[in-house]
Amino acid sequence: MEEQNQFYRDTWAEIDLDCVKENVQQMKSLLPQDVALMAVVKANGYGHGDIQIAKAAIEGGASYLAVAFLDEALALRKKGINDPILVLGATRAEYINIAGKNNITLTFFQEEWVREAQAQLAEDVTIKLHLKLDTGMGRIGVRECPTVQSIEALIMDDKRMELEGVFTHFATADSPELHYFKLQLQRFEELVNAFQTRPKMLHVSNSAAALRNIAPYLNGIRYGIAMYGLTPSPAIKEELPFQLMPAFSLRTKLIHVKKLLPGEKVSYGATYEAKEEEWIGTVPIGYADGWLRKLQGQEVLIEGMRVPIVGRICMDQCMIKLPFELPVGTIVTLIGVNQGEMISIDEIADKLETINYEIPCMISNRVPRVYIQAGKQVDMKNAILH
Ligand code: PMH
Repeated sequence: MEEQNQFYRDTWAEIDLDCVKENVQQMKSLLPQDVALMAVVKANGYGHGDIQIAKAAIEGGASYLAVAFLDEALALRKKGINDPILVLGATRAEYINIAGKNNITLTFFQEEWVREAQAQLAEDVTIKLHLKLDTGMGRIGVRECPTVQSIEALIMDDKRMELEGVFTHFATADSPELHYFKLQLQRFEELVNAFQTRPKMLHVSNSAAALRNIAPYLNGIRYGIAMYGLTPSPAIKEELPFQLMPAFSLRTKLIHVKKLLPGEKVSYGATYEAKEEEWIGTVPIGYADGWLRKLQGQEVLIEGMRVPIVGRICMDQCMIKLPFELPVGTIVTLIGVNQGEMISIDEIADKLETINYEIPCMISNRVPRVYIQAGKQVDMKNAILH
């Protein structure tokens, strides 16, 4: 496991790698043997840590990794990952040699891109490619059968290029209403039928489609949010075939505790006023950590009790109302389980009127990530002392 950097602040995110492994194993066990599970670790593993999540996913049975940008794929290669990696987003054709030399698979979706990539590609470099089809997401992808055919013809003539895969992405796989989803599937079939030779790897399903088993698995699935133990949408929570294990917790510690007298105020704008004698605790996390000002009023856990954030959230600190005096150093859980109580990522997403995907992504790099395996912290240098 990678050495983590030493840190000195009393706020950290805890990532349970056994949960990630379990979420992958469970999904993998539902797939036919020859269907690849591609672990989507873009955006620093949805904020959890790319290399650690990649390794846990591979241990759980993933055989391909997926990221958004070439930079993310190269970062994984630098950290020693040798497994196949697909870049899901666009890469400029002029970078094709960098991708090829690092054995990174690129997504493409324009005929002009192929011509330019062919002009740039060195004679002794080979590249694996996946063609993205736009079947209704309206983001990137080829939309017409004739384009599929001309692209196939262009690549067939070039020994340096392997058209390994073809894929599309669903816009509504996490919705109870499946009409649009079915249209996308149908369009995918039409576009795939335009190929003269069927590419080796067809993949369409994200977590929602795979968990609900509403699309053919084909040769692989792209497994993102569920790997982190989060449901693709609250609407399909009841349909999940196994229990997802959330991997991400967010914790801090009381750094100051004081008693306020009635009428005394808290934080910027002096908007919070003590009604009676109140114990107020200060914790070292704020909006620069991604703990947004809109989370004012959100509850946190301390000693298994739910207590509210009071007053405005500052850049690096915020205040919570304590039920009674508690010692400096007491752990405060912002996300996760504490003495049987839980604050889920879904609860925070709800409070922020957004989706769970956004929450771990928004916890900034300033918050160190520590990794847990078999209930123990992987790197004891930063012992977190429960
Ligand atoms: N495949 C592609 C092309 C994606 O963009 C994503 C997620 C996934 C697979 C994994 O989806 P899942 O996490 O629902 O399993 N992409 C994004 C996105 O662009 N915004 O939110 C999730």
